[in-house]
Amino acid sequence: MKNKEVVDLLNRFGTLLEIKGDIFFKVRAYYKAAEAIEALGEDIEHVAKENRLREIPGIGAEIDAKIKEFLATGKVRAYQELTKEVPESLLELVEIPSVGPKKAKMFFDKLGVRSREDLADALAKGKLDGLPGLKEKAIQNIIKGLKLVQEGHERMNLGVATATAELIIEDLSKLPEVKDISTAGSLRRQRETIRDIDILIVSPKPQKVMEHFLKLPAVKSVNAHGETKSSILTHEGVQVDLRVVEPSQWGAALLYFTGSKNFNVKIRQIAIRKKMKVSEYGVFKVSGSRETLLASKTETACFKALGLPYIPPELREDIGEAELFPAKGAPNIPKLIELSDIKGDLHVHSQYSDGHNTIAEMAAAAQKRGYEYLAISDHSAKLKVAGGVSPQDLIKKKKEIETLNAKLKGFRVLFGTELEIDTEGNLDYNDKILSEFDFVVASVHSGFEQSREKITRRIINACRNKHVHAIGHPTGRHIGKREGYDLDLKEVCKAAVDTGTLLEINSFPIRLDLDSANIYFARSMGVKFTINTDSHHVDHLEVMRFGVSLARRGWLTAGDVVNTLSLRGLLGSLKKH
Ligand code: DGT
Ligand code: CA
Ligand code: ZN
Repeated sequence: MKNKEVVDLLNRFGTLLEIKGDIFFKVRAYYKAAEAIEALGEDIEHVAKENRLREIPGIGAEIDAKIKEFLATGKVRAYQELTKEVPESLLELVEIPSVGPKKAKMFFDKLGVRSREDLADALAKGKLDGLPGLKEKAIQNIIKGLKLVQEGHERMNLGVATATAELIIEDLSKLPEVKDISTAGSLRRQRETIRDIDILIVSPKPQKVMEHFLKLPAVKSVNAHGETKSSILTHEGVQVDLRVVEPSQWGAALLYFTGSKNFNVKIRQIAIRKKMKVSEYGVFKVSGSRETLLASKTETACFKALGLPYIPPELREDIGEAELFPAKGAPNIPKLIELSDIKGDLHVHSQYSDGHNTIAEMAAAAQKRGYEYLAISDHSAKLKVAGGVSPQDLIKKKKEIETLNAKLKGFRVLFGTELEIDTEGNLDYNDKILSEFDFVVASVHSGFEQSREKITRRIINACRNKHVHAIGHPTGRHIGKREGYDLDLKEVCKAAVDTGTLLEINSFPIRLDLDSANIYFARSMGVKFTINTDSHHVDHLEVMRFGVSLARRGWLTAGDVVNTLSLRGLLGSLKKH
């Protein structure tokens, strides 16, 4: 399927035209076409073959021809011509938050900057100072944005890492020589961002496993190749490290290579106090120069030998360290929430706003996952770019939901909205309209540059509305793209607890917001949560797993999360005082 490549091409085309300064409607045509193909549920090559490209909204004769040329030859001549005028490397600049096509063009024209590296160099030499219309604050923002993008290239989000790892694990699992296989490292701990993927295998024949690993279709190049340890790069530039261990050492190796490094340090300190030693080979009793193996086969046995309960990988971080390693006695580890506890999703989009699927399709997919309910929380009227729903259309949407609910058995679609909190802190629909919804999640999508006080006030104001049940993606961050807005989370938590407003854990892989450290903090303030996917497509419902992982990393139990309740329990709990 070449859909993604075509989408990329059209987006790049549009951006280069925009940098060049081409007319707005031409530029937009490319973006629109890219968006339409992104939402296309069919193989683009198939559509092109049947000459149906122009049936896709937003694709006219010109773009139709370019897509066909690309599919046939892998190139587009007009694009190559364009890159002679506007170097392709300028696309790297536009990825930086607060650098748009206009600034990219200015840096290119005035300073000869062609890449991110050039820009970093120009910044270091103070060459941006005094450029027309560029204030000191703007330069600071560019520096911040550049740092974020550089880090983003070093660490991928949990969704990308999971997809890559699962492909490889699926392939390797087919080998009869592979007796056991697991992720390790930050991926096993389900950290929000991951530098490289660690995989651990039990096998009596490491050589066979290694040979197979290095020849996987995902492999682009080999960094290191040893008998029991190898490291590769995938075509997407992801590093994957594989280790093969003996069955008797599985638990000790898993414990060691899961980390985190700081967690390992803590474990070693505990061992030393007990006259023991922990290594990737086992837990040993040490007396003089003699070492006796106490445990190595399973992680549980290793923890037990150290006098510890089993500590789930998600907790092996600095978050909650005081609870994990109390001054006296063993830690009290709560029964963490699990994916199977989730009974519904309260923040998904449908075609009423910017979602790909109909309400009925979303509901069917949710029911298939075993859910009891699904709130269709489309954008509210003011968020026009995302197809915000007008008050007139709300009437139609509500009717459609009622009709659907009359047909569904053991499942209920809830009438929801993702309500805009505008730049002044006002809410998009009036109280009368708001009272009609089953579920209201209020979010900030604008005014990110505002002061801490102002943004905090906007969100607290939303908490105070009795129709607002939750605050969506509370910090507004986009991993690798944009830091969250400046927010006083403590004040927001206080207001949330005071007013009985939930904070959302948004599971969408580029958001993962609240993150696990913030979840842990909010929990300590007494906040209750909802874990949602923010799905814009039936397939996105799947990302619930990441939100649950984050909740686990924040030490949450099912009792902390409302969408573990049955439909009745949920509806009861949503009443605000
Ligand atoms: P990442 O890859 O930056 O997202 O984070 P990790 O935690 O996966 O780090 P990584 O890949 O360097 O190492 C994987 C695990 O292996 C790490 O969590 C702990 C263990 N480990 C690796 N190297 C060392 C080391 O030199 N000392 C100790 N104590 N543990 C190590
Ligand atoms: Ca790693
Ligand atoms: Zn949103």
